[in-house]
Amino acid sequence: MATQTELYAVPAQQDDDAAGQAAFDAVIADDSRIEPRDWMPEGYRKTLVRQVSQHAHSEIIGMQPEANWITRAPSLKRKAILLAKVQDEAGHGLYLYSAAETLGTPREKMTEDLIAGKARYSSIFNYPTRSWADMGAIGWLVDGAAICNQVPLCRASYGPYGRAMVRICKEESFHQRQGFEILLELANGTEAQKQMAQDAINRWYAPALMMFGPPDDDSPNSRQSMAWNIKRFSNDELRQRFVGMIYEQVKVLGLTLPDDQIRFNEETGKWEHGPLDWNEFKEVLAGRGPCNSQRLARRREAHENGAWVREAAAAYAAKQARKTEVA
Ligand code: FAQ
Repeated sequence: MATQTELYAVPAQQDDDAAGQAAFDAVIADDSRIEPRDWMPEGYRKTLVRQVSQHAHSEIIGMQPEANWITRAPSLKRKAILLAKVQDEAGHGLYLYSAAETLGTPREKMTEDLIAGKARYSSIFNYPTRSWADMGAIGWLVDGAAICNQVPLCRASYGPYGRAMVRICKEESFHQRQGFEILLELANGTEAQKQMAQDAINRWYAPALMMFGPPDDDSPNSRQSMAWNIKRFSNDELRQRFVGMIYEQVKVLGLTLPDDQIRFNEETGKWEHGPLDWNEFKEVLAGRGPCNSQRLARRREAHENGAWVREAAAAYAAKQARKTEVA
């Protein structure tokens, strides 16, 4: 039976292959797609493995803050919806690990890097979920920011990534609406419920804006990723677009955003927002956010507890392969 490494072995290629480079450049210039067996520059491959695996890790670690509320959801209906949403995130992780594997990096390696604390995942998932209203704020703001960032990625030049993003965005769009609906119901409830919704928005607003990454002049990867048609817009462009969206949507909730500097600049045609604490962002990225150690410890524990499932699956696959050989 082929091992995972053999299955995803990438074709041998030289980085100085002039014909390969010319073919690659033509595909990018034509805004077409690169597929797994095509020649690609090593930097392109590395950038994709980095971004796609970080994205996959984010989906998997991102299950934890919401899983925290599955047993405490206020009704059976809310519990069923939340459970389905958290399962969707697991599915997104799987699509993305599969897309990353087509670039030649086995999933075991990506998982090892994550549990060893060597890999990044989105800063947002290092914040605690303190109340039920946080399920609404995550759906509306976090999934909302994720959609804003990910819709352009459906056109990413790497085929398996772009195709995975199409399905993910459809599901994220449902997630965003269920989050908005949770907040709407709380906002129309008692004074205490309305306050709970406002408090959740106040805590998740700035971390959600930071999901888009550092400001453009401090984003080392953006320029090359945009030249390769992986990213289509810069971090600030997407952040500004998102601010414009939620500025209007929060009015429907009858709540406010904790930022009195949001405005549409007629001259630049762009939305502006108040300053963000980029030191806090750096601290979270350095592993010193409110929940970093808890999230990694839980992930490690889940991985260890799942060892028997992986062993059983491998034994079953080997048995099936032997049966096929005999037949
Ligand atoms: N958190 O040069 P740039 C979701 C790192 S999924 C942590 O600008 P780039 C669904 C960056 O990796 C959310 N690290 O980098 C859900 C780089 O470090 P490196 C995840 C961050 O790649 C909802 C360094 O900073 N979405 O929410 C962050 O061009 C609810 C310099 O940055 C994606 O991954 C951050 N926020 O742009 C699940 C989308 N920002 O690798 C459950 C795909 C930056 O050089 C519940 N990814 N860094 O060591 C992207 O679009 C890009 O990778 C960016 C960063 C925009 C995140």
